[in-house]
Amino acid sequence: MISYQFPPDFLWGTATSAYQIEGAAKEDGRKPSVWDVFSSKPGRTVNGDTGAIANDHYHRYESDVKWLAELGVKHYRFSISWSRVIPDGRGQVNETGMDFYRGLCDRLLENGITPHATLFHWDSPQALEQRYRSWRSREMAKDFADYCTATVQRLGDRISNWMTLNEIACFTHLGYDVIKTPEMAPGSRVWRKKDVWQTSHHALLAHGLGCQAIRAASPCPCSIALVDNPAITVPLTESPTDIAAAQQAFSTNWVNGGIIFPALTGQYNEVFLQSLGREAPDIRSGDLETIHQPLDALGLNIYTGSHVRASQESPGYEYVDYPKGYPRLHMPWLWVVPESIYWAVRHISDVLKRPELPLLITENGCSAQDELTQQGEILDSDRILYLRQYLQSAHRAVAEGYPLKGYFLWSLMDNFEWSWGCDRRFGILYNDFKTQQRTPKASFRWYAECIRQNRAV
Ligand code: GBH
Repeated sequence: MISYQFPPDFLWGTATSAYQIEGAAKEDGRKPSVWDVFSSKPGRTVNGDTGAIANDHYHRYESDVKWLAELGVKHYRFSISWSRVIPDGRGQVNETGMDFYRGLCDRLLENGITPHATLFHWDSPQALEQRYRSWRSREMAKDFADYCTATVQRLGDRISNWMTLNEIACFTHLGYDVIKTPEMAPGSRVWRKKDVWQTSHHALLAHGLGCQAIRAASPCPCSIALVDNPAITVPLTESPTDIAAAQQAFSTNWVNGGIIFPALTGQYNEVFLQSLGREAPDIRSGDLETIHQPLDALGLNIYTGSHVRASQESPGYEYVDYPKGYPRLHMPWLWVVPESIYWAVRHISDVLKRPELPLLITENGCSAQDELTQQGEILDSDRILYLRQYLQSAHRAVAEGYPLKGYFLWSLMDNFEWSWGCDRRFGILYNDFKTQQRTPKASFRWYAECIRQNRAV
């Protein structure tokens, strides 16, 4: 019988991000981020929701930490708002903003919860948009590194697990490549693919310079990770030919070849770069060395995957469409593909040839159409079904000896889900956005039991 027992040192956590929960957008010296400006433009988010209040976590963080303690997690991933701590993006540090994170960390540490801080989860200062159009400019990488220095100097006594940028492809490609898709993230419309690739190249540089800045500023040895969401190719069957097809598709997939490859190997994937041709970004000498920093861990945000099988035709593999009626949770893209966790871990280890690199699932979770029963409960058995299967798949990776060290469930509570506003609920705590009352869903109790038993129950 498989008990899905994890090793004793396996990390159990949950994750959130600053703009999605903090609110207090104009308080204590914080200035607007690009998300404040974007979400307040008419028609950009569902119901016109913004993160101005969100979960009001800025004022309620102490009781939110109590929920973490009740859940039993020993690890918590949150993000720091650049525009709260350096409101103009560069220059003057807002110590009152820093105090918020000092207070949060103190409460976490008192409860035996280790903070894992992401330095950038999409909410860059609007001032830098005005100054040089954010990620369009190489200067953004330099300003990001200075922000890292200022933050790590001040918070490095409390935080020793740092994550640089969250999901480079999302805030660059979804923000700037809006020629075909409707605008769903802040950015400025650019007309050439090359310019879009230039934004993600600048973000990679920010990651590299950020790593160097964190190491230099940290008062104690620290762990540094990048958080990425590579496209996960899952072999349709686990035949040797379909596995080889999935591995090949993983390396040449556009997003992987241009982001996780340079970050982990110091080179854009060769086949991919050729396919870009004149759309490739300008890469200055020394850039790839800067981007390719030693990492202590890699964070993977895994929600779904694509099925791939071997094909007789070039290039030797093909993507298999989801058939009609294929299970999905409450997002158009949220196909239920539990094996994606296992293959994510295995592809990084085997295809990218980094078997020694510790891996963390930094996000996994789903939105569901949660409803309160008459007794005021949220019986989200659909979320439990999803999470259990993904955790079992994580367990398989661990059992086969892959270096998967921990799992952060997205998310601690329902929050501001970007262009979907407060309309999509990913939390294991239900949030009533009118009263800010948090109510544990059935999945909260279920996850607490997994943690208590150190296994997928
Ligand atoms: C995460 O990204 C984010 O890190 C987190 O902030 C967010 O709350 C969470 O997901 C839930 O959405 O609309 O067809 O262009 C998840 C990865 C990548 C999934 C972009 C959605 C857009 C698909 N996301 N993808 S589409």
